[in-house]
Amino acid sequence: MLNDCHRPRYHFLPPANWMNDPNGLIQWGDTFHLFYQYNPAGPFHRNIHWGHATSRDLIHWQHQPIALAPTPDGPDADGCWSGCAVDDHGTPTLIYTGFRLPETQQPCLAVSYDGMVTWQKWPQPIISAPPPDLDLLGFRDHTIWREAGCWHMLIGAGIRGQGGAALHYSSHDLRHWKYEGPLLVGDAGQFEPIWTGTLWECPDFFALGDDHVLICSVWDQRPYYTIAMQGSYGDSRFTPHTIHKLDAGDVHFYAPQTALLRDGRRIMFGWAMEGRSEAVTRAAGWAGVMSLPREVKLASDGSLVTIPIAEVERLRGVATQAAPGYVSPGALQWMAIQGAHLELEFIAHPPASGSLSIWLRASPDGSEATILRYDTDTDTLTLDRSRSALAGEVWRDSHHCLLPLTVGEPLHLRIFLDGSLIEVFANQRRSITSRIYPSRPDSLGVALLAEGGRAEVVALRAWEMAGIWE
Ligand code: DQQ
Repeated sequence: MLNDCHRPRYHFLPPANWMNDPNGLIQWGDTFHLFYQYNPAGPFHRNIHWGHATSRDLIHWQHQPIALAPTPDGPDADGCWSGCAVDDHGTPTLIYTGFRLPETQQPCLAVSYDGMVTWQKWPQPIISAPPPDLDLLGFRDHTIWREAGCWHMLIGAGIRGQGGAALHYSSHDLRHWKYEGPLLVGDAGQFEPIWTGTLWECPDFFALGDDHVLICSVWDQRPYYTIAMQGSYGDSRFTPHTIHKLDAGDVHFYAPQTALLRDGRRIMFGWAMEGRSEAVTRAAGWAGVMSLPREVKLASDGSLVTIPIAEVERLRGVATQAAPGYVSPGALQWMAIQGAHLELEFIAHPPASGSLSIWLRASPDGSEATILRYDTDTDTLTLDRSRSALAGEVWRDSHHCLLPLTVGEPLHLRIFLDGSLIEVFANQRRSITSRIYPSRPDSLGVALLAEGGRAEVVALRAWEMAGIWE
């Protein structure tokens, strides 16, 4: 049902069927290439291929032929799992995880000599087995960088009885690899400041400011959330000083990948996993969508943050402006704003004590609504999905993140609604990505509610967003 009202119109997704992780993100000349985990045969995770799309602006995409398909009896016979792309002295080169049932995961390589239309696979895995002294739960996903004239790679892993790990390798030719040891190993028994799971998927590693950053997706029998660790890197060892969730939407922003652009920006896409039952997803005929393209930055509080790239503003269509003013406590205040594919900018001072909420995709009687609430007493921003959908086999848990405001600092939210996808960027230092599936066709409204005290609205603007497909 590709005219599904929940289908995004200005976020990247394949024409139909299943997609998950972004892969092989790279700028080649003036073209951006985005590959992605793709099942061309159905809206479920199986027999994974690498889908491929190209763009000149990271916003509008052209679908390209499938890049990698499983080779019967090959190391990737049951799936071409996640990996990255590098420029090997002018030759586009992919390194990905070949998967064979039930659990074999081996690093594989493919190159293209025709401008990334077709790919030739290296005949055997480039690493035949994980380090023999490690008892691993998994050994998959790749990030690669150059250092002192040599290639370096991290592979995501989980050491049984210990925790997630990023295993470090080096090579001169991308085909013969030397194990350097673990760059970092987590402790699955530690829950503070944040639990890091038993396996790390889709590692990414890069310099940012004076630090290095290790990004991993936390897994333990299932995906949990993505973490960002900032720290110092030297002598093949990484020592984190800070660790936090990259996005408070947990599984709805998973397995992200970054690429450094020629203009110096580091951009990121993340996989916005569905939030509805497998049965409903199968009936819909599509599953998975990419986040907006984001720029990776250091926030004012030193933490790593992602914000939409400036090019996203080119999609802004008709603008609506709500008059600034006060929101008295207790009564829902409806705005003259409607829509399912909008960008909103909301700047307001919440009450000194109590909360200020913006209701989105709200039905005229308010019975169905997604509520974004800022609680002053707890410095907490919450995306409340408990009444996002009155009906349907959908997820209704809420997302929370701490967002202390400095004295006089207003709450400043950029909110992107696109069918079932919602992305919230708060004060340039927090983000919440999630999925909502309103059941009523008239759940398009926007309203404000102050509780516990009066709030002051500095600005509320909304733009109808244009679609990205011709
Ligand atoms: N998805 C891929 C794996 C990766 C996982 C399989 C993360 O390579 O670990 O589709 O979502």
